[in-house]
Amino acid sequence: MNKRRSTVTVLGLGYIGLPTALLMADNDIKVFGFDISKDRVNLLKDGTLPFSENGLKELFEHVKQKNTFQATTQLVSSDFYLIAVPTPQDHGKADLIYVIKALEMIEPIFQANQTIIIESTIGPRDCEDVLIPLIQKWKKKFHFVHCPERAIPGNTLLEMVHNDRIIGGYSLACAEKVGKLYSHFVKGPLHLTTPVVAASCKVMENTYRAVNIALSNEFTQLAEELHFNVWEAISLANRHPRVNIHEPGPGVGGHCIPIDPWFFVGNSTGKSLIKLALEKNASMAEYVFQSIEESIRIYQLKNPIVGILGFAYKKNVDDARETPAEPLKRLLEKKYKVLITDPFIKQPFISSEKEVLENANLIVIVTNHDHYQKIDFAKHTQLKIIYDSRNSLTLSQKKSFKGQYVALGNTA
Ligand code: SAJ
Repeated sequence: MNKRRSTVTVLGLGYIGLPTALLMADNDIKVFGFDISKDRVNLLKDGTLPFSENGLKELFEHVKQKNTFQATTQLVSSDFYLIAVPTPQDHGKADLIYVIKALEMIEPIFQANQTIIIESTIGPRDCEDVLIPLIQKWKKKFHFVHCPERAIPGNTLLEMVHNDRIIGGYSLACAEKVGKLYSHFVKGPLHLTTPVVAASCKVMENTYRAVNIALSNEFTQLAEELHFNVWEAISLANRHPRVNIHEPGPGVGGHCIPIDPWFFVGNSTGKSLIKLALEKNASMAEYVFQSIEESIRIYQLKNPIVGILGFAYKKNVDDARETPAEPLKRLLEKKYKVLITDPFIKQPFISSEKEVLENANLIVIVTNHDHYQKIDFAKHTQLKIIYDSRNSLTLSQKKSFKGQYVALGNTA
């Protein structure tokens, strides 16, 4: 007998929802991809991806052949509803407005025994205190799971398939049901637990990273006072088998690491290591700005024209959410003419790389896209200072450049 295939409606076709939907569809699950944006759905119907991500184009092409994915602005009743909508930070809490809107849209088509999966990152007790009580009011038998997404932009597909997944079920049966669904496209181990553990675990992961980056940023400031090369020191310290210090930089961007830790500490008034770390990271743009000012003073740069290389929040992605380039741009623009370029970002204020390289007499590397390691800075003779907030230039780039090269955390 031919067993009926499960159907899944994915709500939110963004950086997480779309790759998840396509992975499921590629594994012969029938997937309806719902988004409130008609433009996004029309793009997908026309066979175009709304953003780029490693391997996503190939996966999309494959799924098109199989005909298992359908983009739609009409919500379709399915065995599973997977919610992957944004949860911005609102006064220290996850703003559940889009998750709640998604649930309100599901309610009229929801049938008994269907399952709701929340992949959006939410606060530790949001399932128990807000979302589950809301679904209980529908008075229908439901299954519910919180399975926070854990894939990193730039390597999303590989991580979605190979990372461990934490499946927090309203009951063990709920978790098992969703575990079975995920086992069709996830090769990593699946861990069954409760929603509050799943949510806390996700926020802890990003908090660990935020605090670790803050520590490396503090080491950077110490290195500049004590005159040692922080990059060399960190890489040597990391040779220790139990040490993994992260990298310093101009600040922390993206939709997760500067935001999620607030879900733990947003409401606390007491002393908090987590809060301090978030503030330290957020202060790095100002610190980098002051360092640039100092370089302009020391090297007596006349009529500075500042060129920012990189606007994305991290290397090789086309995502500028919460990018540290934004506060730095604002600070620099108050005093100087600023030109910004990024091969991945399309915004009205983005100039061509040629224009920036040919006009700036001071370059600030904000995002360390691999591509920048191929630039021959030496041939732009008007360029007097390179300020590298990521310590990203190659040795040969540094050697050939005849102006002043300054790296964050290396005044040795
Ligand atoms: N950054 C540093 N120093 C570092 C590492 C990162 O300054 O050593 C900066 C980056 O430049 C960037 C920001 O931090 O501006 C965040 O980048 P990231 O690569 O650390 O993280 P995200 O936000 O792209 O993805 C994270 C991941 N979480 C963890 O690695 C614990 C990902 O697995 C999550 O799925 C994602 O958050 C999320 O959605 O929560």
